[in-house]
Amino acid sequence: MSKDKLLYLRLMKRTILDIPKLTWGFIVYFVKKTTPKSAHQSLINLFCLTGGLSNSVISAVISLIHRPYRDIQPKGVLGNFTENDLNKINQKLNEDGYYIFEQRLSDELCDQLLAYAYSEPAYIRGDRIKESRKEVYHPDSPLAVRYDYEERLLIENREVQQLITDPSIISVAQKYLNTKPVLDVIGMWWHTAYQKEPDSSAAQFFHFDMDRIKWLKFFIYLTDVGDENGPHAFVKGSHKNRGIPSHLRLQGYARLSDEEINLAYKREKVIHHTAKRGTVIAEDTRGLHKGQHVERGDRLVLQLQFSNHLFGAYYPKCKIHHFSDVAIKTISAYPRIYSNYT
Ligand SMILES: O=C(O)CCC(=O)C(=O)O
Ligand SMILES: [Fe+2]
Repeated sequence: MSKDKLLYLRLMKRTILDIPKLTWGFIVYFVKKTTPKSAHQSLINLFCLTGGLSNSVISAVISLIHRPYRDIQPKGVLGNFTENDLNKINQKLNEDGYYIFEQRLSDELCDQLLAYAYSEPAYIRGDRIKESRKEVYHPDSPLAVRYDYEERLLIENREVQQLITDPSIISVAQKYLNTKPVLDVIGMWWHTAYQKEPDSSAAQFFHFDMDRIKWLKFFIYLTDVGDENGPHAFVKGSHKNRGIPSHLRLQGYARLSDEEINLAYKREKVIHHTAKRGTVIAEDTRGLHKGQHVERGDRLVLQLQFSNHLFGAYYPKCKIHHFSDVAIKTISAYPRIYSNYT
């Protein structure tokens, strides 16, 4: 019997209990609104075993329970879409696992967010950072490979509130998730040329995410991203059921080397998203991805994630305290989308 098959059988034996654990986890979630850690681990194990079929089955059930909002006009920063446009974008997302929008964010919006990033202290992060603390990012003298802005503060920012309530963004997420989406990650970070080698805690090795059942991430570039500035990389099609070969999946939630990826996929499948600032990329990061190591300069990304359910990984909660006039109507009209923050 091959080594892979043996590993698979061993995993299958271990995962027999994951179905009841996951079911129990949903019952606990329903009562307490938090996911037991072991149930989240079962979600990951079942993903590794089934190649994603387990996520698809649960997602189909969620789609039946929370039907999509019907009155959102898909017009906003990504473009003024028709239903036909949305269907085409969704088709590309399903096929490739990512979509790069033609329309970019305005210079004004990028400048405002950039000004915030240059003035607000952010948590420095990296394999070499033993104790994280907040520092203002100075491009000439980076102190770490990564600077993370606090979600609790980002969410009060006017431009961020504009983006999280933007109908074109919400519509794309809702179409892909085929349910009322829930916004559950708002992040912004620099990757810098602080060190010569890729950093594992800055997500610079290939991996899949598995914090939720199904989700869509929007990567918003706020600086020009060329080959040397650490473009986001994605393996085209790897988000599909069994899109990750079993010998990679069976390693679990692991960081994978470029060699492993190059052996498993044709060269043209590994896409590096180089793009001008203001570019928005929607991506299903269930597929294999990473932030390429920065060789020169830096890269500032704002990220929004919409999921089909909050079941999954634990994140400390934060609430919106001040609603800008641009956001308040949308936030009260679509409560499920903002339920993680209200
Ligand atoms: O910084 C990047 O491009 C990768 C980040 C990442 O892995 C993620 O957001 O899930
Ligand atoms: Fe990731």
